[in-house]
Amino acid sequence: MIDALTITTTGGRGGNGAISFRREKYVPRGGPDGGNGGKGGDVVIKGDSGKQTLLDLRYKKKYNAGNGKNGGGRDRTGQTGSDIIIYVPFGTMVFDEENGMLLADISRSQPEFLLAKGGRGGRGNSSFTNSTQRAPRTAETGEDGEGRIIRLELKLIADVGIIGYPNAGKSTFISTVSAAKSKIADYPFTTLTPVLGVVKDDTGSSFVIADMPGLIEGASKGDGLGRNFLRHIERTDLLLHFVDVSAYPIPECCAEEPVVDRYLAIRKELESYSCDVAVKREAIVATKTDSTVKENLERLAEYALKNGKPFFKISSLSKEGIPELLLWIHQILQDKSAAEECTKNSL
Ligand SMILES: Nc1nc2c(ncn2[C@@H]2O[C@H](COP(=O)(O)OP(=O)(O)OP(=O)(O)O)[C@@H](O)[C@H]2O)c(=O)[nH]1
Ligand SMILES: [Mg+2]
Repeated sequence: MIDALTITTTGGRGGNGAISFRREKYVPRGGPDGGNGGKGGDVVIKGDSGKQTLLDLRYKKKYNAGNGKNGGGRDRTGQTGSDIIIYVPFGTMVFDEENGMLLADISRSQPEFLLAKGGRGGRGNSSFTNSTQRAPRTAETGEDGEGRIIRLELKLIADVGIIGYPNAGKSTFISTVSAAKSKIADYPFTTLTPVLGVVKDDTGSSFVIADMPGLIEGASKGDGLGRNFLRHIERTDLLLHFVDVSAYPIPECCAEEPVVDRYLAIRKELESYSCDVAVKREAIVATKTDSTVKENLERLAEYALKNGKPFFKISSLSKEGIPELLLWIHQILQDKSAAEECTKNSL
């Protein structure tokens, strides 16, 4: 899956202004008539609802818009350089690679953005006439177009994000409830990039669920795989926070911590990553309940109750608790009003 890449964009050069004088029969010294150069083309990025990935941009790294044509005699302005339009999926974020600044977030409210502006065309000598300069021999050269190195990152657009420590059973769950084929294995960091699945219910309504790579402590600072992918949960409406309560060994990275601490370690990562993510609605989901360690389950349930967090117990093996969880997700997604505002106080 291509979800981030870097491209170089250059606006076209403006055409030069012309130096030219009118030549007409019976007019020995015609006035200046050098036209302006044409403007260089722009490089523009535009959202396209038909696109889902950045795959099409994989092989082309440089986007140079057309140069403006030079001005001509008889006050002819040079032709404008041709623009380049780069089509990307909605949900693409545009960064300036050099300083890391977010330039645009291509969405329905901002469907396009100018990446590199074409240079202005130079003025021809006819623009330089004034009361003292009747026959100027000056004209400007066209300006260079802007150049920018741009990083594009695509955020997946899913309704629900599944997060949790490596090996918590996230991929097994998405493969159980949707047609998505997410790799499953009993070692940490099996899932390397997010995977989307569509969950349909009997009434025909559906929602999109994203299986995320496992998060560990330090993810928001770049440990593990986490940070690269945390951005994908920014657009979800709901997080399912999976916590393994089974007797199976917890991966080495995270084995030391008791069950609630494992949950809290990830909460801390979400909070240091972004306030928007931290205030998302969230359910705590105890997983692998076919092999529950009673104490783990009880502690987690007690924590959820005390903190007013919706709590579910599931087993992807026996399917226990899965219908109830899916039903609840459907209901929650209907209710858009419940989303909290991101304010500093909410952390
Ligand atoms: N007994 C039992 N085992 C499960 C269940 N769900 C997952 N597993 C096992 O747990 C292991 C990890 O499952 P994954 O679904 O790959 O876990 P993950 O959370 O996606 O892991 P990462 O991608 O590494 O973050 C696999 O060996 C699964 O077979 C369950 O409900 N019951
Ligand atoms: Mg996985």
